[in-house]
Amino acid sequence: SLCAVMASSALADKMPVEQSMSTLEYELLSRGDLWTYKKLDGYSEAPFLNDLVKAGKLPPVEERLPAEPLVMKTMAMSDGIGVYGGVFRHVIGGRPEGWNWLAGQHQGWGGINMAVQECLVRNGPLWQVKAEEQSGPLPNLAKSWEWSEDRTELTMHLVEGVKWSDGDPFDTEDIRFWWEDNVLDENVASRLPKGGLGDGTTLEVIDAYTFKFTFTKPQGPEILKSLAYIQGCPGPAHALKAKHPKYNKDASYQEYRNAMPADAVPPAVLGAWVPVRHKADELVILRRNPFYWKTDEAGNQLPYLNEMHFKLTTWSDRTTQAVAGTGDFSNMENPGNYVEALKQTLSADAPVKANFGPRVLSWRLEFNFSETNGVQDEVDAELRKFFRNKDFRVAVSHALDRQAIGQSVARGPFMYPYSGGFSSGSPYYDYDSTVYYPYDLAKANAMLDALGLKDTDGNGIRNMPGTGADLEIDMMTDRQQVTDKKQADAVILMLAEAGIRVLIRNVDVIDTASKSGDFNMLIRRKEWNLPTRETCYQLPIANSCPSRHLPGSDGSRNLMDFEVEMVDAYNTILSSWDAVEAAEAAKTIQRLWTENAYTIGTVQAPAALLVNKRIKNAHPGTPVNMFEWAEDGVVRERLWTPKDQQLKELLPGTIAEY
Ligand code: BQZ
Repeated sequence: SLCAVMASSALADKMPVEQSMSTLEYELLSRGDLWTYKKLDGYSEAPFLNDLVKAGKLPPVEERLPAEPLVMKTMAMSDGIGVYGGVFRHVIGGRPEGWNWLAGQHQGWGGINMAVQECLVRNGPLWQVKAEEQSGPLPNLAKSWEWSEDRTELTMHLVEGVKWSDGDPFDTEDIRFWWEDNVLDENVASRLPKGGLGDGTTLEVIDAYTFKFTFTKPQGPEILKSLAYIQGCPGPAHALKAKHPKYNKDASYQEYRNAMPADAVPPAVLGAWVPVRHKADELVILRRNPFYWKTDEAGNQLPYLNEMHFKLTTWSDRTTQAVAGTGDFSNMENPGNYVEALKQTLSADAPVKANFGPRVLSWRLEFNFSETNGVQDEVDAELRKFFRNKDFRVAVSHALDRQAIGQSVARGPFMYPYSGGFSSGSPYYDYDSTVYYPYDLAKANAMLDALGLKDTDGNGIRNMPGTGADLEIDMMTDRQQVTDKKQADAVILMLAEAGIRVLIRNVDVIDTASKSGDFNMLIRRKEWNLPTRETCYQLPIANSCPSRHLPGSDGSRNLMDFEVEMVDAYNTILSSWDAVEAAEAAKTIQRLWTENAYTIGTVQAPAALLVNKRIKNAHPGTPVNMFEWAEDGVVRERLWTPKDQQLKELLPGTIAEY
């Protein structure tokens, strides 16, 4: 696969963007081939759990499982049914904010959020499904659903008898709490944005396992994809209600958000592993959830692996440790490491396997389009006027030499020009709908001149016609992201050539720092591969997003026409029952986005998935990021390690104690 990457580089100088790179050949399945829900003749469990049952510390496995558990099919497993035991070692750059994901807290990313959260539906493993069956998500906590004739009502059925990791039943009270007291509560920063399922949508509980959404207009299968990770994941109502201001008059919303602090382990979760130790800046240890509600076809309760670690270091250390064999997994996404990492993984005795996929990682500049929010003085106000002017954005795009930006990150073939919108590796990307404004400094300068931006005081920086101020723009940059910083440095030099001065403003976690819209420009990696995935980072689908176009204090904002058209096209994707129509709508977004230089794409890169060779069932076709990140796509509950290769557990024989 290194050769494929190298070969495609010859084209890179000539073409702005290219079709997806082909990856490994493997058989695509029908959705029903991945998993089903059914009662099996008998069940088995990890031997140490059986000891706990005998000691009277746990109910028998049949009683812990739902009547009809989710059953993972053998035909979808690349190495087949597994054996119990062992450890899976993750390394991450994030730090858990806390366990209250309902209130918007993250757990440190890199697969730890996804280890504890389970969601109504699931997108990650869709890569294993035939293209013609990819519309709509896969079932998960919701095992099935039906639409009313006019498609304004959607009834969903939960798996019956699922339990939280502390044994408390999971049912529609958890769904009601998620919806009413988090998604609908304006004071809670829910991951599903207010209005994210359409304005006026209601949820009604029918019985303990059935609930119904009612929409104000007909909807379609794609809207359901927004109920997968990270937006449709219920939290433990039984643990959280007492800390929510609606149920506890003494509690504040700030207290609610911190209701499950990172140190308060174990939280009650539905995920396959439960956090049982957190040592700040060092390690989180998770142990298997004895109440996990999934099995394999032989009736073995999942997961196979007993313990999971998240070492808390840096994102680039994740790759270093995976290559060295001291970590088990990495989405290799720092192209500066690629050559060295690949060299090492190619040797026969390397501990890790690398699978390269298409270009799904993309970086971009974002301008703030708000006329009011974050505007501190008349200079900001004038800047925003230019940001909202298409010619200004196109001029900036022409001022960027993307080949050089790419080479500043990593020599060689890895980085590729990117003009915005979907990454070229996304199933929704369309080459013909992509407009590219290539490097042309003379044109950039002429366009800026024509906008009245001239260097009137002879200091080499253009002046703005209104305030007369230098055309000086602050650019928020994440200080932990090496790749972003290198690009930022290149952008500064290039925009200086066009008479624009850029000042770096370093922050720690850019997604958090930029949330309130307090910036004029930023640079970050923010790929868009699936229309419904965290759309709030991309389009103004709700008043609370995106951070680059927030309303002012009066609650209003002035969307540009093409933004409104993109939101319309997005709504078509949500409501359509015709895959061709949905694909056309995605093309419309791609065209409007790139033609208008909505964001200024810089470069895109392929990513490689590194998994330790000890780990079985890590299907070689697993993409780093297609419908979701690989931690979801690889289906960790079905990973296993042969007995003789299992690593020693740090907390053998134990489970979370409440
Ligand atoms: C993958 C991912 C799994 C978030 C995060 C992180 C946050 C963003 C994004 C990626 C990390 C890894 O990405 O970089 O490879 O493991 O976690 O969740 O960058 O800052 O806010 O959207 O997913």
